[in-house]
Amino acid sequence: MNIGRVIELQLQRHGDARGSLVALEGMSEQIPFEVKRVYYIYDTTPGTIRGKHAHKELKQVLICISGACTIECELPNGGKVSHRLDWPDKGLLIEGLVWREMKDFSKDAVLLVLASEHYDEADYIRDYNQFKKECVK
Ligand code: T46
Repeated sequence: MNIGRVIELQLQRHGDARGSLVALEGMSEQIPFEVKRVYYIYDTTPGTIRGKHAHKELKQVLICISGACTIECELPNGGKVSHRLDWPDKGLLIEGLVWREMKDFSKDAVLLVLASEHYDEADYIRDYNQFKKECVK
């Protein structure tokens, strides 16, 4: 059975009278990999669903640093989890073989993603049936 996991992270917030700050470092308790790539998704078309794929090896932490969006995940064992990312100190770690869909973006949503590898289309599984086959290998 393949490994894939999803963990919600409560990121450490440094707050004082001036406001809040979240600092993220690779290979830390919160980000358990070296960060090789950062990308962000914004200005999403209302009603759109993004993702609809899995990764073979990639590890990522997703943070909605503005607004909100929902991340729906299917694990290799068929279990499904849904997480609403609606605050900049809430993160979602997604590792390995996990089918993910991102939806219900608010108008002001900015979804920041820290990734363990450079962009590699060969790491994507974009066909759902292929994902289900990989899950039982
Ligand atoms: C993921 C979810 C959460 C690049 O050229 N470099 C990059 O680093 C990325 C991430 C994408 N692209 C190109 C590839 C496509 O032509 O940007 C275009 C949109 O990518 P995609 O359709 O894969 O975007 P999403 O929002 O469906 O998925 C993205 C990530 O690709 C994926 O790894 O887990 O966000």
